[in-house]
Amino acid sequence: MSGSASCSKADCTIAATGKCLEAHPDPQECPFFATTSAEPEPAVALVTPIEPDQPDEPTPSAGRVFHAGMELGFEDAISLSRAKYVHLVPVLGATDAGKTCVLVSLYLLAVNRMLARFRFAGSQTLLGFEHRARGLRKWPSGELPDQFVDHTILGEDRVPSFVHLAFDDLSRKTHRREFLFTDLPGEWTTDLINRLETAKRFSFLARADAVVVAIDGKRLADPETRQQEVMQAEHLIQRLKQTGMPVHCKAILVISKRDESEISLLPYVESIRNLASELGFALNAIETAAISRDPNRIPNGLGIEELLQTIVAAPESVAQQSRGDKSGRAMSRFTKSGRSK
Ligand SMILES: Nc1nc2c(ncn2[C@@H]2O[C@H](COP(=O)(O)OP(=O)(O)OP(=O)(O)O)[C@@H](O)[C@H]2O)c(=O)[nH]1
Ligand SMILES: [Mg+2]
Repeated sequence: MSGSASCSKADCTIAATGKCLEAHPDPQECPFFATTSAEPEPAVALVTPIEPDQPDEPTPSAGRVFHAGMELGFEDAISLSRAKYVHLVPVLGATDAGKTCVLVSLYLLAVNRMLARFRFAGSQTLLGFEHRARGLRKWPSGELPDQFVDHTILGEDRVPSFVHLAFDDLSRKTHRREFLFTDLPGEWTTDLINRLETAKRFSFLARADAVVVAIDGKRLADPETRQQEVMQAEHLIQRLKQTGMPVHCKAILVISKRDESEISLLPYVESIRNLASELGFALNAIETAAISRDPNRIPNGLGIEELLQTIVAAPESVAQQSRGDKSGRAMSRFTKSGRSK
């Protein structure tokens, strides 16, 4: 068994990604890097160099704990959200809608420091993200395979599991924000639409801050499949209302795969928005390209930071945004260096 690697540099994810934040080709040359002996270690701590007298809030030199988990179970998620405020965000949508890719894109933007407002501050499910991202290691350059990530399969198929991300919100001084997202198989959503009796699986909706409904942008762009996509999203929103999604909970429609379409698809979701509004939800629609096949035209990660901003925004500003974003304007754009264009 080989020894484990650790780094005391804040934000460095070398333990999970193998990339040195200080850009040393050989991490051994980095002054923050250390390897430990091959002693077996508890599975939870990949990196544990917290300075004893460092404050809890981030400072440029503070290390932090990296957990090795794949996913958090329902009970873990509940206990985490008891200990601190956590944004609980179910991500729903049919198979292939792009749910997992949105989460992986958020993770990759975060660890590559390509978010303008949020700085990655750790995850209790790092291995889960790395496992999901392994098909995308060529991103953002190189030819992408047809299928970027595996179809989501749950270990225990009747209870949800969660992936965790923590960020420092740079718009608020030393403000840590924690998120728990579900990454559910698409069948959960189609079952919910078709069989009301499956609604009990979704009891966690009552605690959600926002619900993301992912709609396949490629199918929405195609006149042959468009109506089916719209109807499915409308049925889902009706079902969410029946299932007890509180009206104060934000409904966020993510239109995925923007890079597969020549034009904005926002005009095609007007009826979904109107239905949501009749049901009392202020629905915000965001076009995303989690991973773009044409990064020169549509940047990788389009709309992903806007999604995070919408989740944390006050409900009134989401409603305003929802009314104001009908023009189909492009969302947040990021270059590889992480600067807004
Ligand atoms: N062009 C393009 N294709 C995407 C994008 N996001 C996802 N895809 C494609 O859609 C496929 C399915 O994406 P997933 O994120 O796995 O979909 P999912 O909703 O998690 O699917 P299930 O886990 O089966 O429910 C990927 O393998 C890609 O081929 C995107 O931003 N652009
Ligand atoms: Mg998936």
